[in-house]
This record gives sequence, C-alpha cells and structure tokens, in this order.
Amino acid sequence: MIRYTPLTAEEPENRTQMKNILLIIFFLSSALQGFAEDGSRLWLRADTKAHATVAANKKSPSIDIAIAELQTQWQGGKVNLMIQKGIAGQARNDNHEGYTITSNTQKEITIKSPSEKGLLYGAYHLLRLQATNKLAYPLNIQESPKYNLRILNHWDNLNGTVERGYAGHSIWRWDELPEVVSPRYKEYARANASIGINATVLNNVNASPLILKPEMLAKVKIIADILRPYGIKVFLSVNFSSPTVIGGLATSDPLDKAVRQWWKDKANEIYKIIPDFGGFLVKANSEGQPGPQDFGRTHAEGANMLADALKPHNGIVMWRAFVYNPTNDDRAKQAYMEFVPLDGQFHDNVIIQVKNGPIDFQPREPFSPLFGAMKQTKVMAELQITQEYLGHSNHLAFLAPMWQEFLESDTYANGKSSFVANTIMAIAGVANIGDDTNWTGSHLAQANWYAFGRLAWNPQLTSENIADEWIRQTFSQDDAFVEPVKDMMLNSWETVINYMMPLGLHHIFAVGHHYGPEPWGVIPGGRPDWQPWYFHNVDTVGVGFDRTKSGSDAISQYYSPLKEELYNIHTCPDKWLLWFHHTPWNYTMKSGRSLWDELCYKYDLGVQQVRDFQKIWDKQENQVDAERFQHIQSRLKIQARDAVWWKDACLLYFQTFSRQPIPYDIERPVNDLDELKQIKLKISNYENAKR
Ligand code: BDP
Repeated sequence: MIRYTPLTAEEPENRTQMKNILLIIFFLSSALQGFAEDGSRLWLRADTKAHATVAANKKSPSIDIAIAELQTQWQGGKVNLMIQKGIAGQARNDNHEGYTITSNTQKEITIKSPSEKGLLYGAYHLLRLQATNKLAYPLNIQESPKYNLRILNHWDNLNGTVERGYAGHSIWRWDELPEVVSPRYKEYARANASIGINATVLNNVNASPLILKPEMLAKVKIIADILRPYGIKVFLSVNFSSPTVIGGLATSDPLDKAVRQWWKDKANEIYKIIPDFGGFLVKANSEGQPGPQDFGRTHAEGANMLADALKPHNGIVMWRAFVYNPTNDDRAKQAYMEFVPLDGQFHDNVIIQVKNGPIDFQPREPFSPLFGAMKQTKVMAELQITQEYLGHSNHLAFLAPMWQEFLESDTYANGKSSFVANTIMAIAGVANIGDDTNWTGSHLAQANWYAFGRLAWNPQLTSENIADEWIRQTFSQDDAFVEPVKDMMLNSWETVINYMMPLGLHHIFAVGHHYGPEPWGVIPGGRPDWQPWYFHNVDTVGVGFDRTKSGSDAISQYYSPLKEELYNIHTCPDKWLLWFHHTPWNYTMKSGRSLWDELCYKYDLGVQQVRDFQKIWDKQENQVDAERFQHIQSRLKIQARDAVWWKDACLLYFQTFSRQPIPYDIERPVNDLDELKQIKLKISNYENAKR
C-alpha cells in the first residue's frame, strides 16, 4: 500500500553500478535532446549567454565570481562593483555583508559594499530581480542581513548516509576526497551564496570523533577552500569524547588540564590549515551523546572549554539545547530547566542553539520558552529544513509559513512585546540536501532550502514573496502558473498539519522513521517520552497533554500575558489546544463543534486539500516540462494516499476512546484499524545513520 523505499546505507554495490550506468545513458540521451529538466539547476536557471560589461575597483576570488555571474547573465547595461567603506544606513551591519544597488537608468548600475561578499550578494540580488521580472528603475536598494550567521547544519555521517535525509546520500564524498573533488561542491556554494547562506556545518550532530583526525581535516580543508570565495565558512560538529576516543586521553573531563590542552592543540591544528574555520557545533548529553555531565560538569563548563580553545582564532561554539534527560518531568520543559539556571555562565563566543519548539520539529509546535528567557546568553534558532516529521521528501510542505509563525511569535520577554526574531542572533537550518540529481529528493522541497536562506537574511520577507520569487526562478513567469502553484505551496504546511496532527496533537508518529501514523505505538522497554501515548494522553474523557497547573505546568515557562492566554482553555488558540490541554471530547470549540467533530473535520479537510493540490497541479501539465510535471504529480499521489492513511488511522484509533460516530457528511474511512496497525514500514534511515 505504501510505496516508499528511500535509499539506505546498505545500497548494494551492483545497484549503485546499475544506477551509474543508467545515469550515463540518461545524460547521453538528454544531451542529444537538450537540457534535462532534472532539477539540478535549482533556482539558478537564468540564460548564461549575456555579455554584460562589468567593472570592479578591486580584484579577488569573490569579486571574480560576481563579475562572471553578471557578465554571463545580466541583460542590462554596465555594472560597477565598488568596495566602499561607509555606505548607506540600511546596508550597514557588523559583518559588512550589506550592499546598495543604485542606478539612474538601465544603462549603468552600481553595486557598493564594504566587503567582497557584499558585492557578491548584491550581484545575486540584481540577477534575482531580473529573473523574477521585478526590475523597476531607478534602482535604489539598501540591504543588509538581520543575522550575521545564516548556517546550514548537515546531519551527514562520514559513511555517506544522512540522518533524516531523504535525498539520497551525502553530497560530501569523504571516501574520494581529497583527491577527487566533486563539481557539486561549487554548485552547492553558489546556490547558498545566491540566497545569502554564509556558513555550513558539514557533519552530523551525532558526531563521529573521527572527523577531527588529521586525514579528515585535510579533506575538510578542500571543501572549505571551495566554499570560501562564495562567502561560506565551514564548521564541524564535534563529539565531546574526542580527547578519549582519538586523542588517547584517559578522560574527556572539561576541567582536566590535559583535555583542555588537547582541544587547544586541535583548534590550532585546524586553523593552521583552515584559517577562517568557523567553529564547533555540539550535541552533548542528549540522546546518548557524551557531554560534560558525564564528568559531573555543567553544559556551561563544557561549552566554555571549547570556546576557550577557539577564542584566539575568533571561532565560536554552537551548543545545542536539545536535551531531555530521563526524569519524570514533561519533556517539553527540560531544555528550559537545564539551561535557564546557567544563564550568564557562558563565554561570549558560545551561542546556545535552540530548536524552534520545545519538543522536536513537530509539524507544528509553539515556540520554545527558551527564546527570550536567557538574558545574558547568546541564543540562536535551529529550524529543520529536511522534512523528518512532514512526510519526508514525498509530501509537499512549504515551510516558510511555519518559520514565519515562529519568528513572529511574541515571547513577551521582559514584560513587553518581543518577537522571537529579535531574541536570537543567528539561524541554523538542518539541511534537506543530498546527492539526488534534484538535490532535495523532490523538486518542490528545493523551495524550503531557498526559503530558509531568504528568511535568515530577512525574517520580515513574507512567505508569499518568497514562494513567488522561487516559482518564477525555478519554473515560470506566467501568472497562470505562478498564482495557483503559489497558493498550493502557501497552504501546504497547514494541510499536512490537518491530516497528520491538527489542533496541537504531536508526536503520534510511527516509532523510528517518523513517516506514518502510530498513535497506538508502543516501544517495548522504551522511555515514556518516546511513546506516542505520552504525547496524546487519549482516554474516554478526552485527548491532549495537560500542560496547565493540574498537569506538567509547562505553561509556567512562558511570560505573561501569553501564559495566562495559554492556561485558559477558552483563550488558548485552537492550533495549540491539545498541546496544552487535555480536552474533553464534548468540549465546544470556537467553531461551535465538539472537539471530536472538529478533529474529524480537520483530518478530512487535510485529505480534501491534498486532493485539491492534485487538481491544481494536473492543470499545469502544459506549463511545465514533462519531467518535473510527472515527478511532482507522482509525489502528490503518494501524499494523497498517505493523507487518507493518516486520517483513517488517527480517527479510527481515537474513536475507540471517544466512542462517537465520525460525522456522516465527511468521507468514510477506507481502511480498517487492525490492518493499519499491521503496517510496518521498512524505512530505517535512522538506524542506518546512527552508529
Ligand atoms: C531528532 C531526530 C534525531 C536527531 C535529533 C537531534 O530524530 O535523528 O539526532 O533530533 O536533533 O529530531 O539531535
């Protein structure tokens, strides 16, 4: 019933060979027919036959890239690239990445920036305006990024698998480096630079200590050299036990002198070959990873030790707050409980990296109460671009609206209005990139990579704007195509929520792969906060997690007046109702329906919405190349089937508790609960990836 077979680590060699042969045949035949519409060009599809005149007042590798991009794509008059120290207000920022673009006429355009990188960004900006038909003269643009650090996190393992990756294997071919250098590295750098991403963590947060071995660092250096002219700094995830595992020390205690020296030496070794190395990302004392608490030390002591080693080189530590220790307390509360008492203890080159929600990248979460809670600590947000909990690369879920909802959430920190976007100083996104030809497993998922970069540059851009830009560059300028497809994209996230986990339900996924529904799931011997029941708490009275005072009181971690709004079941927004309240089946919702009926309607709505996506897409057949048309069409079919699967599974299961009929005016279930319970998908990317 479910046709889903992602690539696994154990892809047999003969299959790989076969794939290569097929690829060669495919490329030969497409070379004869013209360019294959395989998605490999991402949103960078402009004609490259222009012969623009471009002048620059400085020469450098980054400026050379800007010149080459403009020369080959810019259809207008002359472009001047000028490094200039004091430039206009809006374009100033600490990182000097801002720029201005001015012109009087189409005949001559000037891009100014204090930095080479800024000129490169300016060049991509100008080309984007051209590619989206948005050039309006005279130009008077001032831009600078909201955050200095806009970073991708790759959860890529050294063996080529990608944890929670749904686009094939890792793009980093460690086994071939440093001798063989994939052309993809440069294409990757270019795509990121075009949307303002300026940093990347190459390896998984579940980090192998081997990444810090000299032979691996030599490979990392090659990648760093390729990314540098595109303005991208390389970072690495490190394993806290590295001093013991690869250094041969007896301990990895952060207060041990030899351990501290080991990290200092390691930092010196790295900076000798990668002088602009960014620093470390660390997952410590989380899901079995080693950390300072193994030695009775705090997260602050652990982070500071690494920060001290990096400090002389201007490196930083991004220390993750994704911790939940096996206590009896609500998992949603634990990161806050662990980190808030440490506020003020972190050195100034440590940033605490906090996932957007308090649990774990669920289809929809309220923002984590850690945002705004640490007054003397730098905090950054971690978003997930890869769709671990949103249908992998099978389902369409355009995530800009989700990230926007998050960034625009008011924390009310310090008793006044204070949006999440203003409580953070950087943004990380867990990449959805792999070695699939189309990079992200599905064509439409490219939009999430794009949206991440654009929002990290300017969180005030609207989702609509971003979708519009992306569609125009990637597919077509024709409004008859742009408008309906944009509509579909903008509704897609909420649609997934509707058929998976409406009204604040969360983590009722099948255990392990997080793809299908398993609200009944039980992991024998597993910890309670890995069991779906822990999160939905269904019984004959109602459903939902009681996070009020009568329950875990996680709500107390939020500021007033949000706190009061959430405590009160009548003012708690519907979208978070079952996140915060164990709600009776007969509770009257804002719509006037009972909770049970509302739940049924939401699931049904989700199914109908995917059906509508199919209609919208099928109508576009003549507007799109056959290759991408069919690919997307086939994904939407999977999504439509999966939506029904989700709806039937959840409603039939919850119905055994609500004991009420599914309203008769909605689609009847087409599956039996007992059959659905038998489904066991064999997708364990996770198992393969975790070593
Ligand atoms: C969870 C993923 C797991 C990651 C973990 C993390 O299921 O694979 O290792 O987050 O962020 O969402 O560390």
